This record gives sequence, C-alpha cells and structure tokens, in this order.
Amino acid sequence: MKEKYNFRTIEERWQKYWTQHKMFAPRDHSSKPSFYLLEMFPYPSGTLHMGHARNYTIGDVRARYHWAKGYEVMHPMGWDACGLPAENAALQKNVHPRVWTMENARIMKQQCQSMGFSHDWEREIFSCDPEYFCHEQKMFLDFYKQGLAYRKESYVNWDPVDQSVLANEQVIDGRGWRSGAVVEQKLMSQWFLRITSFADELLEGLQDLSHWPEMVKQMQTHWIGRSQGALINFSLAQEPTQKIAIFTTRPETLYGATFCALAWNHPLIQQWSDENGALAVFAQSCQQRGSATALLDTEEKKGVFSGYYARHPLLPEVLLPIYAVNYVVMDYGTGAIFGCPAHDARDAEFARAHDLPFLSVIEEDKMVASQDLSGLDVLAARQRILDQLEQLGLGQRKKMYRLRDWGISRQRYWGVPIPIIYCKACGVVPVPAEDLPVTLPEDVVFDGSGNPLERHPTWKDTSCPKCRGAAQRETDTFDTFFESSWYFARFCDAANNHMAFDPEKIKRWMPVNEYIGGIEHAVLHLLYARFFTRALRQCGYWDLSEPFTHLFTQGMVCHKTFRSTDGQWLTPQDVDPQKKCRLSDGSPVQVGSSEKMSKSKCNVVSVTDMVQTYGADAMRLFLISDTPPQYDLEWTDQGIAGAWRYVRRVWDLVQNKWSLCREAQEPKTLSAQAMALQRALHKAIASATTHLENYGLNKYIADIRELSNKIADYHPQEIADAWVLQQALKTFIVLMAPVMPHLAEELGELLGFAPGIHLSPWPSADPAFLQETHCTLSIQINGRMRGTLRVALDTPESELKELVKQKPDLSVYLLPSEQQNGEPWTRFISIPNRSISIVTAL
Ligand code: ANZ
Ligand code: ZN
Repeated sequence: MKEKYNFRTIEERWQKYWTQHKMFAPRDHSSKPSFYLLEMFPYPSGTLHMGHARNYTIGDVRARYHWAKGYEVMHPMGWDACGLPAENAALQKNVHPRVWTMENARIMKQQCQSMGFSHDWEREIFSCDPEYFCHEQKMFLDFYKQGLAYRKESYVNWDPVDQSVLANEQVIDGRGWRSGAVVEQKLMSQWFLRITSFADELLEGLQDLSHWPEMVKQMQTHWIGRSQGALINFSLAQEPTQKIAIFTTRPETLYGATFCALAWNHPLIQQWSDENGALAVFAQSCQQRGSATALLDTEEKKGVFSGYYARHPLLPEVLLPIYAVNYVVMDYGTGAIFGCPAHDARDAEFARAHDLPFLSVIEEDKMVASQDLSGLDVLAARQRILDQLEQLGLGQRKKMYRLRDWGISRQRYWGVPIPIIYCKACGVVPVPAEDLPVTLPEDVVFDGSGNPLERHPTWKDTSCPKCRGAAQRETDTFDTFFESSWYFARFCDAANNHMAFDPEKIKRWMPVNEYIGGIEHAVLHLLYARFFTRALRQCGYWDLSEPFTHLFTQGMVCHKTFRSTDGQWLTPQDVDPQKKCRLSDGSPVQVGSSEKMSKSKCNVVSVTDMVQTYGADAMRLFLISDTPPQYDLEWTDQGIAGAWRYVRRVWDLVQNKWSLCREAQEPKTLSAQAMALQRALHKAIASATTHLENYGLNKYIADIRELSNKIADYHPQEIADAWVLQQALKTFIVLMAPVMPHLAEELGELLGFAPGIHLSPWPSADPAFLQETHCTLSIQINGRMRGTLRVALDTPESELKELVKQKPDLSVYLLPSEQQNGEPWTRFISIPNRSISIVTAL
C-alpha cells in the first residue's frame, strides 16, 4: 500500500499536469457537442472569498461532469477589473489602480488553481485591458448610431461621499450602496442606454426562461414594473389652457378625487416656486433628501399647497387643490397624480395630515357616487370611464414602466472612457472607430476629490474629428456593469484582436448553457446582460436574444459570529467556544447567530488557510456535501474535518480493495454477494447521475458515500467476486472525480486510467440491475416470527410451500400429522412478495 495520503504533493502534481497539458481548453472544432458553463466573473478585490470557492466548486463539479458525458466544455474565468475599490486603494495605499488590480487577480488566480478548478485560463480576460474594452467602446458607438445611447440633462442620484452619480439600483433605502451616504439629487448631463425600448421584450422574454429561478424572474418583473393605466388631462382653474397630465392605474376612482399632487421637481412647481416661497423651500428640502423610490414608501408623506387648483375633468364645477408632495416622483408616469384618499393608502395618509376630504366611490366591489359608473363592478367601470375619456379627448390608455433608462456615466478614473468628443462648433462627436480604444492616462493624481480624469492637465484636450478644431474628451467612464454585460461573449473568442467576437465562435458556444452566481445579481447585472444581448442583436452583432439558458443562484457561506460584551465583533481565533470566553483576557463572549462571512463581522474563514490545512478535495467535498447548493451553507470546523477524513478513507479503501482484485477476469456467473454489489453499483450510477443533472449536489455526495460503504463491506471470496469489485472501484473513481479530482487522478493512475480522468466516459446504469429480482418474505407460524425466505419475485405459492417445507430451521415447528391430513400445517397464507403466515394444529 502507498503511504498516507499526502494531499499537498498530490494536488500540486495534478494541478501542474492539468495546466501544462491545457487539459481544460475546449476545441472550437470537434464533433463533440459544446457546453458553456460560466460562473459570474469576480471583482479582483484581494483574495478569494469562501463564497467564491463555493460558487466555483459547484460550477466545477458541473463542468467536469459534462466533460465526462462527452461534451466539449468551455469553463472560462476572468476579471471584472474596473471599479471603485481600485481607486480607493490608490488613494489609501498610493498604488496605481492597475497595479493593485493585476496583483489581486494574480493572487486570486493562484487560489482558484489551488482549488483544482477546471478553468480554461487560456481565455482569461481583464475588463480593464484596452484589448477588451476597445470592443465595448465600439459597441457604445453602434448603440449611439442606433439611438440606443443618448445624452440628456437629468436629475441624478448623487453620492456626496463618493462624489459620484449612482444608478437607481445602487441606491438602497435612499443611501449609496457603497458609501452608505444619504443620496442627493443633482442635475447633470449624462449618458443613457435606452433599456426602456426593450421593456416589453425583457418582460415577456422571462416567460421563455424556464430554467431560471422563479425568484429571479419575479424580481425582474417587478423591476420592469409594467402597469396598465391611463393618462388623464386636468386643466388649471386659474389658467384653463394650462393642462396637467396625470398618470393613474385606477381611472375608475376619478369621482373620488379630492386633490392633485405633483412632484417637487415638476416643471409647474418649479415655475410657481418663483412667486411662492413656501413652495421653493419645500422643493429645496426634497432635493436634499433625495427621492429614491424605495425611500418614499416608508417616509412620512409631506407636501405644501401650491395656491393653484385643477378642474375635475368630468365635473367642471369641482376644483381640486394642487399640492407639491414628496411621495410623487418626477421620473415615473408624468410626475403628477390625482389623490383619492378613500382608495389609496398614501393619499389617505397625506389627506389626514392636511385635512382633505375622503370620498368613497367603491363599496363591496361596486361603484357608488360615480355618476353613470354607479352600480358597475370595478373592472367594467374602468373600461367605461376609459372609453368616455378617450371619446372626449380628455385622456388615453397608457402602459407605464417602472424601468428607467440606464444611466452609464460615472465620474471615475478606473473605468472605460466613454468615446465621445465635445466640440464648440460641431457639438457631440463620437470618436471615430479607427481611433479606438480611448485609453486612460497613467499619470493621475488620486486625492479623493472629484474625477481624476477631469482634473488631469492635458488628457481631455484633443481635436475634433470633424472640423479638426480644439475639442475636449468626455471625462466620464462607463458604469462597470457595462463591462459585465457582454464579457460572456468575449470568452467565446477571447484572443480576437480585430473584432469583439467571431460570429462562428458565437454559434459554437452561445448562449451560455449554465450560468452560476449569487442572487444579489438578480436585477442589475442579469437585466443589463439581457438588454445588451438584444441591443447587440439590433446592431447586427448576432441574432441572440437571451444570453443565459440556465441560471443557478447559489446560497451564501455563513459562519458563526462572536461578540464581546460591549458589542465588538471577535474573531473565532480569539474565542473559546466551550467556555464562552476570550482567549486573550478571559472576558465573557456572546455567541451570536451564523451570518454571511464578512470581514466586518470577523467571521471569515480564509480559503488559502483551509486549502493548506485540509487540501482542495476536502474543501470541495465539504462545500457541496450537506447543504443543497441553492441554500446558505454553514461553515463548521467539524464539517471540513469530516470531509478531510473521508478523503483519506477513500485513499486507503481504494488501495486496499484494489490489491484484492487487480488481476480479476470477467467470470461466467456471479455469486449472490457479487450480484448485490453489482446492483448497488448501478443504483449509485443512476442516482448520482440524476442528482448531478438536477443540481442535487449534496445528494450526489450521499450517493458516493453510500457506494464507498458498500465497497468497504464487500469481501470477495472467489475470483468471480473480485471481478465485480474491480468494476466497482473503477466506476467509483469516475463518479467521484467531479468533486475530488486530484484524488481521483491519483487513484486512477493506480487503476490504469489515463491522466485527465474527467475525460473518462461517465458510466451509465444498466436498467437490468436496477430492478429488484428477489424479495425477502417473513414467515410467521401461529402468530410468531420464525424466519425469512429469500425468493425470486412472484414465486408461486406451490413453490413457496415446497421451499418452506425444505427449510431446516423451520422443521421443528412444522411436523406433518394425521390431524392435518399428512400436511405440516392446517393453513398456508401468502401475501405475494411480502409474507407467509402458517397455522398448525399444534
Ligand atoms: C389614482 C389612484 C387611485 C391611484 C387609487 C391608486 C389608487 P403603479 O401600480 O406603480 O403603476 N402614481 C402615479 N404616478 C406616480 C408618481 N410619479 N409617483 C408616485 N405615485 C404615482 O402605481 C400607479 C399609481 O401610483 C397611480 O394610480 C397613481 O395613483 C400613483 F385608489 O391614481 B393612482
Ligand atoms: Zn468640430
């Protein structure tokens, strides 16, 4: 037998072998079907997080399984390399963002390799590399030509701490997602992508994504937020030619309207603010508060009377006071509503505070006090009033979306420059395609204020491509979600230096068969990528609509937390969990709940430490063992130690058993115990395959463990028995290879496999072995259990009687007698395939 399992040398040996032989580089041309498996590419923030390790382990098991099934698997990895932390590092550590980013990526790549992931590093991409981003600058120009990219003045979410514009999605509860600062509204010229022109398609396309989690589809549906409603025109009492368009989804409640409300930045409010100080003060306060939609639902409903009245469109004698309020937003609908306190909670809250009347127009689902609508049910009333308004030219049916166009301008250095030039004479001029890429200057000063590109002394000075006069470059860079919106396509043709990707390669690989990542990307990244795929289609890049066929969202990795009595988070190294005290000073410790691993809670377990202590195979095994991959996983010391013991057990087991069967030849017939192992083997193949197919990775591990137990309990007596053991061991190696690839390669070598065990064909279960052929009948005699009988299924009763008679251990109970007509019983009752019950005359 070989020495004790030394994972350090063995894992390193195989990792080297895989890299040297480019074992995971798929061929573009081969008769094998293609399989594109992708994990969301990481931001190179420093080191691999345990969450990454879990994500890539799940993907790796799937990738290796598909290799074994005969696919040509593309499983690439790269770096979402632009972004704010690099600039913050530049600020804090005085290191250039590029240096910091590349160094982090280098470390993280090493960590990935130390985990034995089957990534194809030949396709590695860095989104900060001009070779990469020149293509997306070209895409931007194409979008611009198609009207899918445009510039407009608009209020933007301004993060006063990061000094940057944020997308709506980056505003969480009114605060910047990164800095946590309360977001303000600022009027700026920004570049937008017209995602709203695909709103219907993005919504309806969700229906075809049958392999996406329902949860993600629901979140996107809500984000797109399509409502069927109406625009209704009100006219101003003081100035009847001045119309105010409002948007409503409940036009049938029009007779219940008791006021109108406008957003603080509605043009009319701005106009009236000049003469109305209270209005101006109110608008000012709203501007400072920010108006992220999420905030509005929870915030107190505030507003001031404008001094103006609107005339009810169908009841000209009714005048409705107009308020500027904080709960109507300018960028939804028309920024104006009619208030119906009796049927809308927000209006009710506002009306109570401002003593406005409540007019109920719906009682028990029927319209009341609503002129000719009275008596109708709600839906009929809605159609009737919409018809009336349309006939009178007072309104029209209108679909509305919560989805906004995507603001992509960021006042940041470490991103991709927006390829636009501003010329005094010619205006906005796109950079000619042949001048791409527009690259970043290297010599920049990071001192924390504003945009370093803007403040660079010369970079923005250029000449106008049209008139050759002096002109200035756009100094904003793309939102980093721009880079991640198409990287999956670049992987198909990562080295192409004259186009983003060759359509032939796209045909071979796209769409991504399986995409794996965190649920936190349910809306932003996944919606942008779906939009980009359509925008690129419109620009003639391809004819795809959806980028990802199957989406899998894995759970988080959690770990217990500890706090000192004064609430400080403590690292597990500083805690004695039994005595619940601090090792450093013996002070008491509160054992907290298990939470997502994060530096701030001191509950991070280092990937590198764990690989060094337990090895990659044990890590991989533990990360998918007990918890279904879609749920949160609790990291425990016992769990990883158990996985490590199992790896060593398999090492010993396979070698021990192999020594008993290596020479075995296929026999003509099998003994009963050999048949049983054969059946267990085929059952394990069938079960593991099903579980791998259905993402039941934890159950797949249970199948592996069960099979290894069966093998351990198996002791061959004769040559025929040994042959089955030999088959079982060989199959076992292939079955476990996706999760413990190093161990499988090493044992595979012993068992005569060629290196590259992931290429050994996945076994298929023989249905003949899956069916039970025999059963065990229990035998009762006069109500007492006296034994069992193993027989072929559906053995006829006449045969059973003979078998029972011949069973030596029963003969003492079954004596033929005169009384029983010479038989050993008076009654013999059998329930097929289950039991036999015998009655004797005693
Ligand atoms: C009258 C009414 C009566 C309304 C009623 C609701 C209930 P969704 O479903 O999200 O589309 N609204 C319209 N524009 C708004 C804006 N810019 N800011 C805040 N609220 C706005 O919501 C549409 C409803 O939200 C509209 O229907 C309008 O109030 C309000 F019993 O009109 B409703
Ligand atoms: Zn010009």
